[in-house]
Amino acid sequence: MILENGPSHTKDLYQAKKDLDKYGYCLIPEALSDEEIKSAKDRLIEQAEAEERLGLSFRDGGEKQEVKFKDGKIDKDSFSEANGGINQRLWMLVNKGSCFRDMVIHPLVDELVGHILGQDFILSTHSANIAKPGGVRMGLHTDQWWMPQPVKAGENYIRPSEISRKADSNFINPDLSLGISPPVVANCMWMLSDFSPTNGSTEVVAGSHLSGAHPDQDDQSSYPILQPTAEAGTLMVFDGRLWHGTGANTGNTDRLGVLTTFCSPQFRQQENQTLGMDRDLWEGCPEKLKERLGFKVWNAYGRIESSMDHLIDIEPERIKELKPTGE
Ligand SMILES: O=C(O)CCC(=O)C(=O)O
Repeated sequence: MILENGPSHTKDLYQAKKDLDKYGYCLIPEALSDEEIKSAKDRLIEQAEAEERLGLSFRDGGEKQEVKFKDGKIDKDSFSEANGGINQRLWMLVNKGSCFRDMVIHPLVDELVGHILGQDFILSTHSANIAKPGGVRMGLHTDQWWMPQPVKAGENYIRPSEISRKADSNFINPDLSLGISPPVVANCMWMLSDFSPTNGSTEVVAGSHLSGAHPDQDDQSSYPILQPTAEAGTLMVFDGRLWHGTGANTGNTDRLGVLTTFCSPQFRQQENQTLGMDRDLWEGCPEKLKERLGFKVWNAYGRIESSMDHLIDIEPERIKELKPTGE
């Protein structure tokens, strides 16, 4: 199931879908035009500098970076340059430029994410990862680590809320006679700079999406890890079950990537898009983007009042305690 080689780059969407099925990822060159690359890259660099200057920057991937705890919870300050963080992450890109909003409703997303998840899907997280020189491997993981594994009827199972990122043994060595879980997440990596094994190109294990297993967080030395080499403008779409992670940047240039992650509408979004969306964007927001942000009601889920409402409003009418007398 695990493969030694990955797919070739292709603009043929039929082939790309076959690659998604077989390898768990596909690579589309020139998904963004030179102009689109430039505007997204300029916007990302500008935003990243501003967040850094304003003390809003989130940094991870530092070799000596230590995750600290305060009052039993992870201390946010662990993810700072001062604490040894290297790679800069930017979140909620929906609020940070029309070039990023366009990615959420891009026709290639419709085709390729739609191939994995079906016609309805919502934005889980829209973030950038600037992998900087000195950044270490993130470590392989899947984007649906929280998905319950198939179980034997009547036997004990891990309670869904008790599934953790550090994969339990039956996630690492599953009983395949029970079958495997389907994909409920699909991710898009928009490459805004060239990607190479030197500058931290995303690590992937081809075919791992069909293994039914999650990668061992303690020892990944035996996995046949590949790192695509690709030019800026390439789009890598991948199945939520694919083992992947940021590579180490051993070069001397920044690797700029935008990750647009989608999930099926019955799952919880990683970023709270409906609450987090900048209210000033609502007026000009295309309906397709509203739907993908989670304002669309899916089979009565996500509604506020009537299950017959199809799209909720950003400022919904809230029916409060009422009395028949109208007081
Ligand atoms: O930056 C990358 O190449 C991948 C990032 C990733 O896997 C993640 O943030 O979960």
